[in-house]
Amino acid sequence: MKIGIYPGSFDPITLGHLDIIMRASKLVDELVIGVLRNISKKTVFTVEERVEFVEKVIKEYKLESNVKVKAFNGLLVDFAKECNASFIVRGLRAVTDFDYELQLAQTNHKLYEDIDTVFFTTRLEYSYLSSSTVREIASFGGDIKQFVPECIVQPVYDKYKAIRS
Ligand code: COD
Repeated sequence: MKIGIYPGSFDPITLGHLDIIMRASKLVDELVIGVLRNISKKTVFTVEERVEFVEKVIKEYKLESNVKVKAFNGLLVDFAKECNASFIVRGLRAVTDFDYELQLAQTNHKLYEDIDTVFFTTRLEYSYLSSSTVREIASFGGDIKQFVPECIVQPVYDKYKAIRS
């Protein structure tokens, strides 16, 4: 069975992430979306919220047959071993992603030689899109409908409403 993991902070999941999930899931028997729990950068959404958003999206897009979501702690390579994954999926937007992604892929391969990283280049329409853009727009009450899957639009607004109150 060919298993891949797609790790990230997903703070929150965007249409750019979803596009990578849909494309990567066609290449594997199982794709596990790994939501990092002990993230060094502070997240706006808790790990439970980030996982719940991904679960909603998997359901909305009927991806349940081979896409799963799990929160993980610690090293990515340990999560890969736990999932029996043979490769890590990552997305590349602009050249600015490249340095970080290359370093991550090479480090992970040094730590665990049975793991490889596969990169998907972003679709043109999502090349500008990031979770931080979504957070910024949502924090000012702007329209995020064209940036995140429909089912998480309201939960994202609700979170910022709760933060403001
Ligand atoms: N189009 C295409 N791809 C996209 C888009 C888009 N619009 N937006 C984001 N992506 C890609 C990103 O490039 C990335 O590949 C992936 O989607 C997830 O993005 P994020 O921002 O949610 O996740 P990151 O980059 O914060 O995730 C970092 C990890 C969790 C992978 C990393 O911190 C990690 O592995 N931590 C565990 C500790 C560890 O093992 N470190 C490595 C050894 S030092």
